[in-house]
Amino acid sequence: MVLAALRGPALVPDIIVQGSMYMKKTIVAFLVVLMIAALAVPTFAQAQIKVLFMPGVADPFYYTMEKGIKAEAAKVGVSVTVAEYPKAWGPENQVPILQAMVAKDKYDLLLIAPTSVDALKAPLKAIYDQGTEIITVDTYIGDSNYSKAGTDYGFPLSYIGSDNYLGGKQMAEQLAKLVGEKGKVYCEATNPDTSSVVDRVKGFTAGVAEYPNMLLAGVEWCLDVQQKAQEQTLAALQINKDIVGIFGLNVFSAQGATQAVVNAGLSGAVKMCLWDATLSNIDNLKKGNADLVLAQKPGEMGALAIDWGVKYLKDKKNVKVPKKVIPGFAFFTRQNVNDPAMQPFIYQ
Ligand code: T6T
Repeated sequence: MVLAALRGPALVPDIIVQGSMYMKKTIVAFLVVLMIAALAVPTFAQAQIKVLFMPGVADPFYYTMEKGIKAEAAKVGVSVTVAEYPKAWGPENQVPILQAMVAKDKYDLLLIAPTSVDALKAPLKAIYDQGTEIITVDTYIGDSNYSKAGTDYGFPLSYIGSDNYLGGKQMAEQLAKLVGEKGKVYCEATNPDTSSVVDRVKGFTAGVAEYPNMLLAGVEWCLDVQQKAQEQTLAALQINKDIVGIFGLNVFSAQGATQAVVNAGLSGAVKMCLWDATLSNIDNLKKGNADLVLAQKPGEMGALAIDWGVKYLKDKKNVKVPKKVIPGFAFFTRQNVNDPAMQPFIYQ
């Protein structure tokens, strides 16, 4: 901004056309000012891009994303502020924190995991309208298609996160292998208005439907509360004594579901596919309480979001940011869990 103003034609014209003694002095004075300003330009030009990271909830997935963001930000020389981590999932917890942050300071770029497909649209639009570019990480608003015309959610630069539908489907395929492609399976989910979670359920449901001898006995929503996930899974196991496999589809639902299976004495008998590579899920895999752990790449999501956002801010006219950037998954099994090449995928 400052650079543009100094270079702007508005400062120059009068000096060129006027020639009196007074004007000469004025010109000299002006040139001195201009030289000082020119010397000061590099300082202004280096004004740091300011990034705000707004996580979804306090959990190891977002702590790992924060590390990826900070490491990349240090590399490219931008400053990052991390908003307070919401203690529980949901727009009612996330939006007040977000709004307080943007009321205190102005950011060039917001990296946010929206906790609801609908409820975050208006608050994010207001922030965007004030001049902050937005990249949604891990979750999206609307239906994720930020280039579709005529919507009220077409303003974020990009969605950078997992293909959760694909992951859910792959978990169904893995679980099918573990249970011999037959029997009842159950899914412990979290929040029905969260894009990541809903896509995982859809993918898992579609995946199970491909096996004629498998049945999805139930899907429960724990609202990202581990204790609730544990209780719901226990209740499902009591109602359907013939459940042979469970998909726990994020940190808290996976950890709660596993605890329920362990408490019911069914560990090993009920096959467990867990989403999110927390230390707890990896530990349960090693102990035989779980059979497969899907790792997302939260650090990479964060780093990519910094890269694209900063590239764009530095050259808005020429940089075209892809509307979706999808890092893949890594799958932990008991065979590869101690493999050195797999260790970077554990969330820490
Ligand atoms: O699974 C991640 C994230 O992808 C999801 O959107 C919300 O839950 C987690 O943060 C894990 O707790």
